[in-house]
This record gives sequence, C-alpha cells and structure tokens, in this order.
Amino acid sequence: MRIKYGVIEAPELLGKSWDTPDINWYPGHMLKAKKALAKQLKRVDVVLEMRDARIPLSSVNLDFEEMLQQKKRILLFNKTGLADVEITRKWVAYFQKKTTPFLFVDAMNKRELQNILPLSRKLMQEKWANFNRRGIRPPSLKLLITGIPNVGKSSLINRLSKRKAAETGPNPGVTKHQDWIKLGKDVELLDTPGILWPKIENREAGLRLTITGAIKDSVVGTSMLSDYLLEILLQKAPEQLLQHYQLAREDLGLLPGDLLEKIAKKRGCLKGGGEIDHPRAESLLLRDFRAGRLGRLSFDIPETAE
Ligand SMILES: Nc1nc2c(ncn2[C@@H]2O[C@H](COP(=O)(O)OP(=O)(O)OP(=O)(O)O)[C@@H](O)[C@H]2O)c(=O)[nH]1
Ligand SMILES: [Mg+2]
Repeated sequence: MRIKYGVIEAPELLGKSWDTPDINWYPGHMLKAKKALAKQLKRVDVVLEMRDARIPLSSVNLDFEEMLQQKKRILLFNKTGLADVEITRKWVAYFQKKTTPFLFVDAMNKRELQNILPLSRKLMQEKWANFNRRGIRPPSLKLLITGIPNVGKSSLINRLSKRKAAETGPNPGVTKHQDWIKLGKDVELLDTPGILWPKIENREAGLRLTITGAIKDSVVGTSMLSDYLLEILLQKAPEQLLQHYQLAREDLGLLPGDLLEKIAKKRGCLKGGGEIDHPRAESLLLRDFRAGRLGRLSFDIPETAE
C-alpha cells in the first residue's frame, strides 16, 4: 500500500512489527492549535514545516497536507547532528528529486540556519516584484513554523532571533500558544505548538516518533521504548553501546532486557536492596540516546521509501 505524503509519496514504512498497543497522543490543545493554525495561514507568506532529520517520513503530519497545499513552504529537517551522516546524504538525494524546497538543519550547532531567511525571501520574490512595480513597499516577511512536538521549532526561533524569545524544553508540548516573534525589522515568525494527528496508523512510525521525542514516553512506556532502542542499537551501532557503557563484547549477544540489566549494574541503577531499578535504567538509556551519547542514528531509511 502506498501512503500519499502530498509533496512526497512513499510506501508504508517497513520494519519489524512490534506488538504495541495503539500509539496515539492527541490532547485537546493540539486540536485547538490546529484550528488556530488554519486561521493564521492566510496571513503568512511562507510556512516552515519542521520535521526530524532522523525520521523524515514518520514525522510528516498527513493531517496538514491538504491545509498546507496552497502555501509556499520550506521543509526543515532538524536535529541533523543526531542523524546518521550516510543516511542523511541519501535523504538529501531523495528530496532533491521532489519539488518542495528543503534544508537539513540543526538548531543546536546552527547548521544551515543562515539559509532559511534567504530561501524564504526567494520564494516571495515574484510577489514582491509586483509590489515594487506598483510602487508599494513590500510588507514585512511573515513566516509560520509548524511541525510535530519537540522537534526544535522554538529553539530555531531563538537561534534566528539571537535571544530567548520562546520557551523550549526536553519534553514534548512546551509551546501551548501561538506567539509572533520579531526577527530584525522586516521579518516576523509565528511560533506554534507542536501538533500530531488523531490516529497514527503505523505503529512503527509511532515508536519512531516516541523514541525521537515527539510523543511523551508514558504513552508507550519506557520499558518497551528501551527494548526497542536496544534492539536497534545492537543491530546498527553496537560499538557505541559497548564503548559508552563499558560492556563486554559477549554482552552483545544478550536479549535487550538482559542487556539493560547489565547497563543498570554498570551505572548503579539499583534499589535499596540491590535489585535492578528498571525504570531508572530505562530512563538513563533514553536520556543518553537523546543527548547523542550513543552515536548518530536514523530510523527512517530511504531505501525503504523508494
Ligand atoms: N540535538 C539537538 N537538539 C535540539 C535541536 N533543536 C532542538 N533541540 C532540543 O530539542 C528539545 C525541544 O526543543 P523545542 O525548541 O522546545 O521544540 P519545539 O518543537 O518547540 O517543541 P514543542 O513546543 O513542544 O512543540 C530541546 O531540549 C532542545 O534543546 C537540534 O537541532 N539538535
Ligand atoms: Mg515550542
């Protein structure tokens, strides 16, 4: 089955089918935020649609495709510094074949951020040339940033405005309301709350969205998340795992649950009586991964999308 992604089209994400319950997170503020976004759309020139560079397809909000179809938009794939370099190169080639302009950025290490405003202005050139011809000074450039929760929208705004204009944080759902932020004298950027969609059909996509931080951990549970992550790390980045937790090579043959116990012992995640403190070990693993301490990892792979 092929899923229509509007600007892109890809087959259903492949992957082991995990025996998970439905993974959905659509609290009331997201529906409100979607309606508020629809209202603002006609007032903005360019939509910056932010996705996660580690999951360029799983982070597409299909719910928005129709709404955004008529708008000029730029796809921003953020957190590129956490994504696998080779796989990112393949994604760049993949998106180069499509028509929507895009940039692989990183709000933390400022990768490609200097190109966002010039690219936005370029999209407005024709319209502004019309204004100039009629002797009217073009109005200020109005941008809107949208995307899944926790992908780095507010962080990007802070980078572009060179001040702490928007609140940011490690958990999804920090921005609760829209907020116009001025960038210099002729650009305004609307920060919006992260939005998911009512039903995430593909469970693998749900896991990928959770492991990369868009869905709060409690929806899936840290136990399943750590099993999922360890299985992928064992396959794709075992050396990093060995090194970071000072494991023995034969530990790589363990099942994820047993491996977590090794890690827990190494890191002293134990309860008073000396038994393993599973939740603490799971949280430690997730924190290490999300901080990039277990290496760069991409979850969506372009071969599966071709
Ligand atoms: N490594 C890395 N971390 C980032 C990057 N951008 C943002 N972050 C981190 O990701 C977390 C979420 O950032 P926010 O800017 O609050 O994300 P948001 O999209 O505004 O989130 P919501 O308001 O919840 O929708 C924070 O802990 C940031 O420090 C990036 O490019 N690379
Ligand atoms: Mg935010």
